[in-house]
Amino acid sequence: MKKIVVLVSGNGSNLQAIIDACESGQIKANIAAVFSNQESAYGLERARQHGIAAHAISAQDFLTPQNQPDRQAFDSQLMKQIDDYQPDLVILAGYMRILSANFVEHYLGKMLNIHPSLLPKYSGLHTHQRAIEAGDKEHGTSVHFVTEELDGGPVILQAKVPVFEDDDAEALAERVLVQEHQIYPLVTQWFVDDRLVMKGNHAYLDGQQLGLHGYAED
Ligand code: NHR
Ligand code: GAR
Repeated sequence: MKKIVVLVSGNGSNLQAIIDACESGQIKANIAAVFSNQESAYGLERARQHGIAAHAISAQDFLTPQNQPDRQAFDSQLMKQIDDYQPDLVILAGYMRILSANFVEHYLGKMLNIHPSLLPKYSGLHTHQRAIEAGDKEHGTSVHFVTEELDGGPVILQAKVPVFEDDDAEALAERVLVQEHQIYPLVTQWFVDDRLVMKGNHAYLDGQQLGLHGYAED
């Protein structure tokens, strides 16, 4: 069985969807461990409840002599602990810390992220608020391979939701999450079944190169 490591920073509802899909047999893999940069992340608790190893690594423990966050040191510790599990796949599920080039390079083609926008629109933070402020009629979420370019790796699958007149960011985020819980387990299943690969900054599903918006582009 393939092994998955999941990184979370918060609630971990996407982690939960993937745990459930593994337990039901939809995804034929084991989640070997969950890591968080936040000790208090509820995602760690979800892992423990399912007998999955849960680890927190605190950024405060990795500072430069000038007391600045030392991303390299943090990421190399994270990498070392992840590699103890020898994962086939690393999944970012609401992981809120930018990853250094070394880290990304180490897991290139084996690391997925879910980003709450219809990429290439709205990379970075506060995507729901930005979509509302732009007057967008539709919004959504994207699963992509992680490359060094923030939210810039090849898109695999997107899901769209409508934006309603009276939406605030919270209402919109909730609507997006429902879709995320559908598409992230599905893409994970594709990867685990060896149907999905990244080659030369493109994603391929069953040997077919995917377009700018991933599978089922309209
Ligand atoms: N790292 C690389 N190199 N490439 C990507 O595509 C990454 C990544 C790390 C995380 C997730 C991403 C998202 O889906 C992700 C993709 C955090 C930030 C951010 O600005 C941006 C994008 C994403 C995650 N983080 C701030 C930082 O300084 C902290 C913000 C906070 O703590 O609230 O790390 O959106
Ligand atoms: C999800 O909507 C995910 O797309 C987003 O955070 C939420 C996490 O929810 N990710 C990012 O914004 C990454 N920067 P969850 O913790 O309940 O899965």
